[in-house]
Amino acid sequence: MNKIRNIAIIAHVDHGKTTLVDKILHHCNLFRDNQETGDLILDNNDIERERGITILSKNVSVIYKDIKINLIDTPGHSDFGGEVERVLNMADGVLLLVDAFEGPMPQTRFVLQKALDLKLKPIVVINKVDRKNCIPEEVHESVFDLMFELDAEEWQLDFPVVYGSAKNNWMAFDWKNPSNSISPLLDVVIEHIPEPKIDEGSTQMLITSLDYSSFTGRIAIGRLQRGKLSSNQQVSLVKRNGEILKSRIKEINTFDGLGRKKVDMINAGDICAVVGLENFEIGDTIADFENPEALPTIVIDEPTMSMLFTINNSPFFGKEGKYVTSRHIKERLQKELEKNLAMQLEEKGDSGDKFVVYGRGVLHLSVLIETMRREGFELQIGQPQVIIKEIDGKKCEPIEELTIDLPEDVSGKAVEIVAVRKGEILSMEVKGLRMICKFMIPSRGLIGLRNQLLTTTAGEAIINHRFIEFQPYKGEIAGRNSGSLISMENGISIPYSLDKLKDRGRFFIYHGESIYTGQVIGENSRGNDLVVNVTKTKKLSNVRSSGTDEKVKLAPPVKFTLEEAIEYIQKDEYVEITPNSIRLRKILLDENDRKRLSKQISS
Ligand SMILES: Nc1nc2c(ncn2[C@@H]2O[C@H](COP(=O)(O)OP(=O)(O)OP(=O)(O)O)[C@@H](O)[C@H]2O)c(=O)[nH]1
Ligand SMILES: [Mg+2]
Repeated sequence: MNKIRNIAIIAHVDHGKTTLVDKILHHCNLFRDNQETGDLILDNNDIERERGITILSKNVSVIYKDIKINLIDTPGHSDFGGEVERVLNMADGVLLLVDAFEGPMPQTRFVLQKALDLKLKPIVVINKVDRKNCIPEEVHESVFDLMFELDAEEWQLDFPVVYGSAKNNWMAFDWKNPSNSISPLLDVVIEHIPEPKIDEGSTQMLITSLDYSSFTGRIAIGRLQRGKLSSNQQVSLVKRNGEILKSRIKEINTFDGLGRKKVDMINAGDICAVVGLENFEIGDTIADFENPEALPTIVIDEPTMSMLFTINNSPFFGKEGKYVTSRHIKERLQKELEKNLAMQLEEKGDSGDKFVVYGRGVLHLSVLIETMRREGFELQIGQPQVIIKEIDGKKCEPIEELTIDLPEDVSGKAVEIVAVRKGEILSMEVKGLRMICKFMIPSRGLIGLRNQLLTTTAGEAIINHRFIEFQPYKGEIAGRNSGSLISMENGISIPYSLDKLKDRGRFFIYHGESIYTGQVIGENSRGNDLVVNVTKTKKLSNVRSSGTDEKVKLAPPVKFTLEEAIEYIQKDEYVEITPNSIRLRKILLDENDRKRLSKQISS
């Protein structure tokens, strides 16, 4: 048996890729009946599970009708677009999933464009036809229009279409006639996706992904383009810059279901994991030992955003984390660079404890921060900054396309909010009771926008954005129009004093929380910062009063998620992150220091 199909599953975020891969694995009987597997077995790291999104692409394989199908599940969120682009290098065809209700969305366009450019054969899967009021035929038509617009070639426009519901475990050619399995889709894959085309020549494999095992170290993943690879083979590693390193492979693994299988040798066309190769990076070519020839390397996305990472120097440092020093943080960030291709790192100043980390968006970097936090790190993060570049002597900034899907009756308010952030409206389209609004907006304007829109629309807005290009700077965008409530004292917050200050704004802390001088404990309803003391107990008097502290009724505090906190802070604030806490603080904890600095700046 050596017939193979290599396909990647691509789509906009949440259109059902991982659910479909799950069902394919189940269909091909990868699990014994008594095996407890649960849903979305592929989204296997904690952060993926909690957020319900795919962050890292994953390779799996199944055998269907004696043919090995290598499947690559990809992330749909636009911050991880670079990852998708990269792994498409392993595929000969794609399953383009489109939600039968939503139709093509911004990331559908992006990933489809990449697949078409790489000359991959598309199969269109109109998913979620079980959704009420879905419009599968219209969606089919708009996918065709989209392909046409993206300059698909004749043979790509001639794509097969399958309809179905990944969730309900079926695919069919007529959405009104559900089948009882997903095998119609697998039949289409076998029939329409070409077998890998194999060139003549010596060994060549482009390293497109990387994995890590604590037993064997770093593992290189890619598709063998030419020749053979076997365990213990001597190879040349051609680096991105053309440098050639001689090396030896320890072991070859192929993908086998959800896991990997050790094999002696693989042939061109298959996807494999190479164990025991040293000093490689994504984009390098594994080539013949004697006559190495490199494959074209991988283009890497430019970063659009940066954040300052620094050690935790708050009065509470070291209470919860295991790793708190600048050396720990630096080593961890350097390790991340090896696999996180879209990330860049720069040391700032010469104190040795400040690092500027560049990435593709707030989510891209906050996933790293969340991971570090779970590993036991403590650190502080500064306000996200977009990357400003000079192009032809002009100051330019990243511009994104923003799509907001929301109930029609609140769309006016949303448009206003976006306009204040320099968003220009491209189109507004009514879809049932909802409105789909498209804008072009500076990336700067997106920071904190989600939070504001969700509040305005009572959680109804669905927000998507995607980087388009650098354009001339669009002018100042006013920041948050409320100041911070800042703690005057170190101590414990007291219900009595929180209650007394409740008209000042909203608090981010519970009563009984330990706080420190300079910590941002709430939002002032006015524009200025205000230093308040919430550690004061009620003056004791001889007369017993009836209103004791415990009776005070306080509104629950606002608790930010990591991203919300990062998007919320001002220039002169940090988010302090430890394994158990997220706190906001002034960079300068002392009020007099802050006053002195602002005087210096204004003079
Ligand atoms: N109604 C309905 N819901 C579905 C269907 N397929 C998937 N879903 C749901 O859609 C949500 C997203 O599914 P995922 O499979 O995680 O989507 P994804 O495309 O992998 O998402 P990302 O990896 O984050 O891009 C989940 O809540 C699924 O249960 C379907 O056919 N019908
Ligand atoms: Mg997924």
